Amino acid sequence: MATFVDRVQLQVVGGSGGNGAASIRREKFKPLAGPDGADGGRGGDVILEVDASTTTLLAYHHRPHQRATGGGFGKGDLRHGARGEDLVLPVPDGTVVTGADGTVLADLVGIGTRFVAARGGSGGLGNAALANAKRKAPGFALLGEPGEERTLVLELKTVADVALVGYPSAGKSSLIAAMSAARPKIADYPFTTLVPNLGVVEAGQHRYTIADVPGLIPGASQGKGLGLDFLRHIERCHVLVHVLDTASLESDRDPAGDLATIEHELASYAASLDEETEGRVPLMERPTVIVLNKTDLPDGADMADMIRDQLAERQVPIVDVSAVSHKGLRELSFVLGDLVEQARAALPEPEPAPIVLAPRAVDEKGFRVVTEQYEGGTAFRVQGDKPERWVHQTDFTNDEAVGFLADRLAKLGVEDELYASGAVAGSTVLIGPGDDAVVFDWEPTMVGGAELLGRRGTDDRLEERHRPTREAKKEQQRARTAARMDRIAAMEAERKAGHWSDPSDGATR
Ligand SMILES: Nc1nc2c(ncn2[C@@H]2O[C@H](COP(=O)(O)OP(=O)(O)OP(=O)(O)O)[C@@H](O)[C@H]2O)c(=O)[nH]1
Ligand SMILES: [Mg+2]
Repeated sequence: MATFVDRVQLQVVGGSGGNGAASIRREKFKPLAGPDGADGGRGGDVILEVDASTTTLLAYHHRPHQRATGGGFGKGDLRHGARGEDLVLPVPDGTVVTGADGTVLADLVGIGTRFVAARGGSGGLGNAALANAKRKAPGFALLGEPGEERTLVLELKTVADVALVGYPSAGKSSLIAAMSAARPKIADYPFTTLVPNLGVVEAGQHRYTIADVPGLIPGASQGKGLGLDFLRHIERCHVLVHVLDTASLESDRDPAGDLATIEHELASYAASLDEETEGRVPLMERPTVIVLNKTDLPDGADMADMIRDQLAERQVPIVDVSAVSHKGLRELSFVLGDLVEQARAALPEPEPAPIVLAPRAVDEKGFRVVTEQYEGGTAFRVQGDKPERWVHQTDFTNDEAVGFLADRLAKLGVEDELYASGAVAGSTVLIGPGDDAVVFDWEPTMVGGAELLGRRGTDDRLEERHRPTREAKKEQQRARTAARMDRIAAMEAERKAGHWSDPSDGATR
């Protein structure tokens, strides 16, 4: 049995960026002639592309993990790393891409339509690119960044203009075979069709696609038979065709009853759709055609005559056909062609589905600090694109590279923000999300002795508790005066005792 897969979960990872190189140019009489380490190459992207020859998502059912090639490492002598190759994954026309949280990211319609599912990581800068007037010969390079990683759900929604629905064995596949070049499997047992078949019909000026859907039975909306899963393929059709079997051998069935049953199941399915937001005509209001099939059989023709008036109340076109004798098929193909044409004309210009990349939760600084409680105390988590990327770029075995990271973080204002959040030297600081975070014991690099001042906005010098009272100050003043008077008296006594002589009086002893 052919396997048909129309819904898969796919994990995509962009290629990681190549590391930059730290290298010093050597010349004959100048062994340290400046940095010449080149940058690493960018990792490849994972790209989904609509491909005409791909009809199912089966390939990804078997291989749900897809990763693009990483970028090459930078080398000395300014040789840059090669860019990683993109991984282009072919998908069928009408593939809808949904994120892990259920948001629709892309609706891939039209051969060649592309969607970047996961971006490759940037290559790390080499030490040549890191050199500047102050840092003439950096002894480190930046690491390449990891590629983006995403879990996506791919869902195939066939893009057919006309959808045929009906009981099993009503003759849906037979009709497609009779009206188009498609050759679906046809047999006299129910559920012959397990995957939708697609055919192209040409009728005069008209050209449109027609698809059948595996047979529906009462209770399909509760999962009976093949369930309603396949109805996602009719979500996009312009015209619905009810194929009714006028010659069913089952005694408890008749075309009018079959129609009511199928409509009930469709209505249950339609109720589960969010049609308002998708901008399409609601499923139950789409142009509909009733096809009375198997009228080549005498019983079928009789039944068609009996039921026609009753069905006419619905005021939709009713066509008697036979997939076997081809009776009525030409008329049917023109009726459908006209309806498709009208529906297409009423359609607004197709706009490519906007690709929504959810913005990261950061404030205008580009990062934020959140405090988290854990058993041992409080941790401070830095969230933001830049700090997280910089951490990935850092070779933590190289002190110079770690210093460079510290400078970058301080310049961005991360240290200020940590102080403001209450972090002190030795606090646990995490950069990055969840368990992927890099954990530091924080050593502030703040200059100017500010770290001695305690928390931002306070100054220990202003916090002095023992300010002298006025009385105490007077007392100090009296004590100083008394001490000075004592010194003067002592000097006077010495002078009088004749220890000192005045050279100007010429006296000799
Ligand atoms: N006599 C006659 N037999 C028909 C006609 N159309 C289909 N059949 C027969 O009915 C049986 C079922 O036809 P299919 O086309 O496989 O029916 P289906 O609706 O695709 O059935 P599922 O795929 O099981 O849902 C086959 O044996 C066909 O030969 C018709 O117009 N006249
Ligand atoms: Mg079939």
